[in-house]
Amino acid sequence: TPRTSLALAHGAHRLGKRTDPMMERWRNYGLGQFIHWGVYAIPGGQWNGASYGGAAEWIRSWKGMPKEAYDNLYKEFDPENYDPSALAKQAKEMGAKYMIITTKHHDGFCLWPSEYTDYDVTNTPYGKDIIGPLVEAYDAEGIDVYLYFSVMDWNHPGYRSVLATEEDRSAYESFKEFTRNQLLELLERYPTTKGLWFDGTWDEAWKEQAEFADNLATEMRKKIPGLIIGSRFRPDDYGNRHFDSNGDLMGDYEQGWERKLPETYEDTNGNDWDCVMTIPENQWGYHSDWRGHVKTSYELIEMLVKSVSLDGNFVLNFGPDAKGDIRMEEKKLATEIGQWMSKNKSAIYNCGHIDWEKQDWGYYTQNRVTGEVNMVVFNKPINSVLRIKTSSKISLQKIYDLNDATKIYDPEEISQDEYIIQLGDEELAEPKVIVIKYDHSK
Ligand code: FHN
Repeated sequence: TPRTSLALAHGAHRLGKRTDPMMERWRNYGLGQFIHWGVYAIPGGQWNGASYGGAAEWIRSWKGMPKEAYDNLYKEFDPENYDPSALAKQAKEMGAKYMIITTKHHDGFCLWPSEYTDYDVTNTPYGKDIIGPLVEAYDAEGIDVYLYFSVMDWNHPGYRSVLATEEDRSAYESFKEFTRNQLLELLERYPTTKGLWFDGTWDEAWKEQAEFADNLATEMRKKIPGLIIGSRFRPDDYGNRHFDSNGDLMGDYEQGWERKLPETYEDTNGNDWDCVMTIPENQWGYHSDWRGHVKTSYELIEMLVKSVSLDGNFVLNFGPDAKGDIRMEEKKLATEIGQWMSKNKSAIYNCGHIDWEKQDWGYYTQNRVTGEVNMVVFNKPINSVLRIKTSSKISLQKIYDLNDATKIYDPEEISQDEYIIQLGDEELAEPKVIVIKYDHSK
């Protein structure tokens, strides 16, 4: 469909992907870690003997919990077991190349000492900065840090979801100034930050702030050149989000894939994107009572591989509890994913999409540097045959097991650009990577 071309002052400022080294680095992460942590970890989805069915970090909006009780939780925030270097080591073992931490979620509570509000860690029994030591610990492990920031803020007196009156407008001006101050403060305090992951930008009031948000993005990028900001931050002149009124992506990558994945490459519009995923159903912050399906490591690994095969990053969420501990279920999954990653990471890092027809056995990923193709096999068919159909004429050089280079597969050409290899009686003990080396000439 042809693009419309409205003249927009605050629409997309670039067509197509960013190609600078910082964005190349982002593109090649493959796997990331999300951490949702705040005072909501204290009730952990429970209040007065009742369990909240919604997402734990939203418990303040539940009629089962008085707002006043929630707003006083910070007086109990004292995560005595918080150990940022242990968290960073665990993330490293899992294979995460970047992490995103909630500096401030919708409730407005700040995990860093903010000059602009009293509702922060300084006024808790813990009393110390959470973010600084975390950034340091992850930096030390070579894991890039991104800051999650909710624009929506249930604590700030000037915050409005709709600007209905003059009074609302003037209150909102103070909120905008506060938001700007906090963002610049974060970037000054944590200058190794690689990007910001925005949230809570869907309100009508924010959708009117195209100019303000655009200027603020420019200001933030002055503080940290190359700063990566996804499509959830700024609205365009007409209040459109993610994609501007001409259908062009605003921001450095698409941030619309929350708890879901694209099915095909076409679904991604050829843009950079990330998928943020919860381990249980819809729980980000710590909830003591996980209901419903809890994903297994193979399900999560499949989502990771599928993301990479469609040129996206996969970001898995963790919700530390009130003491700062990671629950057993999450630890176990991090370990299992890490075990698979330690053997098969070359099919993830620096890899992306190749336009070969997808087959039922799994997903292809292609190394962006070497051009080698990985077949990540999740399903072995009853006939043991894996089909490979390329998109153009190639000459296959070698097909072998990533974890046992002596295991070579002999391709049989069954028609033009179409081959089969035989798995024989090999059992699939876990998702398996088969590497294809090829030349373009035939
Ligand atoms: O409302 C939040 C939710 O609590 C969580 O932070 C997720 C993470 O992507 N974002 C929002 C919903 O889009």
